[in-house]
Parts: sequence; structure tokens; C-alpha cells
Amino acid sequence: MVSDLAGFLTTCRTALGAAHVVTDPDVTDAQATDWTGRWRGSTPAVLRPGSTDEVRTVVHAARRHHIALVAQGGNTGLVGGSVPHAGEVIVDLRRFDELGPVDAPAAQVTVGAGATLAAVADHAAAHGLTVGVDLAARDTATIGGMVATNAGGLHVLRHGSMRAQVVGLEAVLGTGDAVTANLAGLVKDNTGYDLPGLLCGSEGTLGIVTRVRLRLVPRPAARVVGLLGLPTVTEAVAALPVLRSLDSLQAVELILDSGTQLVAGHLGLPVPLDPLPGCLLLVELGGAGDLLGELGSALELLGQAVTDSAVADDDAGMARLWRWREAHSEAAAALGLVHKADVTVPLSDMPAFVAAVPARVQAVAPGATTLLYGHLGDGNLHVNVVGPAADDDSALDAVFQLVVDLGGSVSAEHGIGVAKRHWLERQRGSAAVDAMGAIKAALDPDGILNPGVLLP
Ligand code: FAD
Ligand code: 2HG
Ligand code: ZN
Repeated sequence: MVSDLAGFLTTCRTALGAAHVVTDPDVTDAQATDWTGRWRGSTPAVLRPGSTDEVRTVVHAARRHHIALVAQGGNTGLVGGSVPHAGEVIVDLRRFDELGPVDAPAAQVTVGAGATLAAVADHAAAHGLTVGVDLAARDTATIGGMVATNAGGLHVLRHGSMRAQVVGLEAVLGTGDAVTANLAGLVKDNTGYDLPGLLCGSEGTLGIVTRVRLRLVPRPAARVVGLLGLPTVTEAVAALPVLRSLDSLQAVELILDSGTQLVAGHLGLPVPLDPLPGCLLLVELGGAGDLLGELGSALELLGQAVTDSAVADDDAGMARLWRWREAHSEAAAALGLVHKADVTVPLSDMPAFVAAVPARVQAVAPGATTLLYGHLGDGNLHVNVVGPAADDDSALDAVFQLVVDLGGSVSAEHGIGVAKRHWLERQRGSAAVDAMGAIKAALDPDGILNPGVLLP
């Protein structure tokens, strides 16, 4: 099939206005590379539609002229899904940034797919509400991208991942048809297949999300953050029952001494606990009760397992403690090109997994630096490896093999993208992958949406 880029762009210029069809390489090149710099593509154009009708026109024209498209929000995805690997045209959704009125009785809001997480959270805060998912890329990541990746983040143990926040949505499918599903925000609607649920985690391969109806959660009246030092991951996992018993628990995040030292060097700060324990848990409580008292009783119950701790209940102090966890991605990036894995393993295997990963990586990538941290409360660990060349998958493949052997998942939250495509079938089995392929063929019959992403 011969593609007709010139004809396609002419249609787009007429529909979107020439200003919203960007072909200047100074702009397009930046959007063709991902946040990590590992995934680099190229694109002839970035389209910036401003309405659902314009997206429909773009998709219909793409079908007619045989042009492949890549949906893009904040371009903070970490699996290469937002990058045009084979010269696809980028559809940038960031003009969809409208924030609908907060429906306080329903605790819901309808927002454009291009609204950033931070903008939606600020908008909801005026009503004492917030978004149930939070993550460090909040100022740039868009709601559409978070839906498409079914993002997880820091509060999954409290509120679930993005799929649990999505009540309804509007999307333009690969057919060019716009579908709306429960934008009215009905709590109960059992009329057939769950399209919003299907689009969550579809990574732009089935449809382009344009608007989202989000469930909001109460914004905690107050918060307390504790950084607890423990000797090893074994004690950290053993602490989970006590921490989970806390009514106000919002987050339990894991960092290790090696990562803490790296962040200290990166930020130019002394380590937060001295002497530095082998393992640190960042614990956040939120609510209206006696949070310091609650954390204090947990510390008492944990006894000598916690060798040292730092606690803050003021905004600046809590932000300082969170920085030790959230700065891991940027500290790793400062070392060089980072290979990223976001895996789940059964919590009972977590200590052995943490112990085994650096050696597995060294065996195939001698001299590589391995950084481990993550959302311990969800059994989700991030593995960052610096050393191997961009196209060398051997280190992450060794990690993924260990994960699969333990009955875990090769993606806890970032998705499959192009980074883990070759693991999908081993992870899900051929029948499931065939079913996914059938859904893809039905909703994107010409295969023009994010070809090469997610499905093998
Ligand atoms: P993009 O990167 O633009 O796109 C991601 C995928 O979604 C691509 O496949 C793209 O094609 C598709 N897509 C984007 N918009 C749409 C749309 N409107 N319709 C259909 N498809 C679309 N993820 C977590 O889960 N938890 C974390 O804690 C977390 N922390 C992060 C911290 C940092 C510093 C960074 C850089 C990233 C982090 N991420 C995390 C990864 C990332 O998945 C999220 O930031 C976010 O979900 C991506 O949103 P985005 O708008 O940037 O999407
Ligand atoms: C986090 O939890 C994110 O900080 C990013 O999911 C992880 O950069 C990473 O590897
Ligand atoms: Zn994460």
C-alpha cells in the first residue's frame, strides 16, 4: 500500500489549521525522542488537534492515505510507546486541556486527555478532592497518557491504578469512529463491554483518548511522612502487615542504601539517616486523625526492626523526604542511558529477588550499575540499569526471565510499549495475545494506531 503523506497533511492543514500541523524539525525531533533518550524515532509531522471532530478527521484521513499515527501526551512514558519508531505522524493531544466543573456530589470530573495530572489535581483541590493516582511526572504526564498506560504510581495500595479512577471516556477508535462511554459518570452501568476499562492500558493501539471522566478521592486533610531505616528488604517486607493495618496509610515505598547514596550525590545533600541503613521505607499517612500518633504506634510495634527514622508533617519537610524516593529516576538518568524495568514479584520472593538482580545483570553486562527501588506495598520494583548500549536488551532480559520464573509480571505499571514486546507472549500466553490481536484488528482494522507497540 502506497502512503500519501502530502495528501494527508493537506487534509490535516484544512481541518486543523496550518499552525497545528508542525513540520519544523526543531520541534518534531524533540517529540520523536522519549524521556529516557533510549527510544529515538523520527516523524514528518506533529499534529495538534483541538477537538474530537478534528481527531476523527485525522484518523479517517490516515486510513485513506495509509499513514500510521502515534498518540502522544506528555511524552513521559518509559517503554518507547510514544515514539514514532518507523516515521509515524505524531498526534499531540495537549490542546485537549479543558477542565470541566468538579461534580462534588459524585466526586467526579470530566477533563481533556491532554490535561496534566498536576492541573487536574489542583483543580480538584478547591473541592477538597484529588486524583487517586499520583506520580513524579505529574507536571508533564497527561490524563490521556496515564489512561493509555494504566499508570500506577505512589498511591496504588490506597486507591488502585488508573483503571480504577476512570469512570468513563471519549475516544476516537482506529476506525475513525468516536465512542463515548459513561461520560455521565453513572456509578452503575452494566450495558455490555467495558470500553473505558479496555482502553486503559491499550497504549494508544486501539483508540485516541480525547476526554476522560475521572473518579476523585478525598484530599487528605493532613499528611505525615516517615522515612524508616531497616537492615534489609526482609525486615521491610515483614513490616508490611503492621503498616497495612494503619487506617490512614497512603504509600509504602522502598529505597536502598545504594540508591540513597546516588541521590545524595546527585542532589548534593547528606544522606537522610546516618549511619545509612541497608533499606529505607518511605511511609505516607493521610487523613484527619492523629497521624503522628498512628505512625508512632506503628514504630512501637515494629520495634527494633526499625533502626532509625525521620518524620515530617510540614509541607517542606515531607517534600524533602519524598525527594529521596522521587529523585531516583533523574539520578539514574544523570549516570547515562537507563534501561528500565517495572516488575512485580510475589512479596514473599521480594528479598531474594532484590538480592539476585544485581548479579544477574553483572553476568550479562559486566560493569553495569543496577539501581532498585519501587512501590513495595504493591510488590512492584523498578530496576534501572546503566551501562549497556541502547539496543542491548540482555540485562533486562535476564531480569525478566527471573521475574517470569518467579510467577511475576514484566510490567507492573509502565506497560509493554516496544521495550517488552518480545515478552508479552511468554507473560500472557498465545491465546491471550491472539485475543488481543483480534480486538486490535476490530478496532483498528488498518493497523494505523501505534503499529509495533504492545503487540508482537
Ligand atoms: P506519553 O508518554 O505521551 O504516552 C504514553 C503511551 O500512551 C504511548 O503509548 C502513547 O501512544 C499513549 N498515549 C498518550 N496519550 C494518549 C491518548 N490521549 N490516547 C491514546 N493513547 C495515548 N508511570 C507509572 O505508572 N507510575 C509512576 O510512578 C511513574 N512515574 C514516572 C516518573 C517519571 C519521572 C517519569 C518520566 C515517568 C513516570 N511514569 C510512571 C511513566 C509514565 O507512564 C507516566 O508518566 C504517564 O502515564 C505517561 O503519560 P504521558 O502523557 O506522558 O504519556
Ligand atoms: C517511579 O515509580 C516511576 O518512580 C519511574 O515509575 C521509575 O524511572 C523509573 O524507572
Ligand atoms: Zn513506579
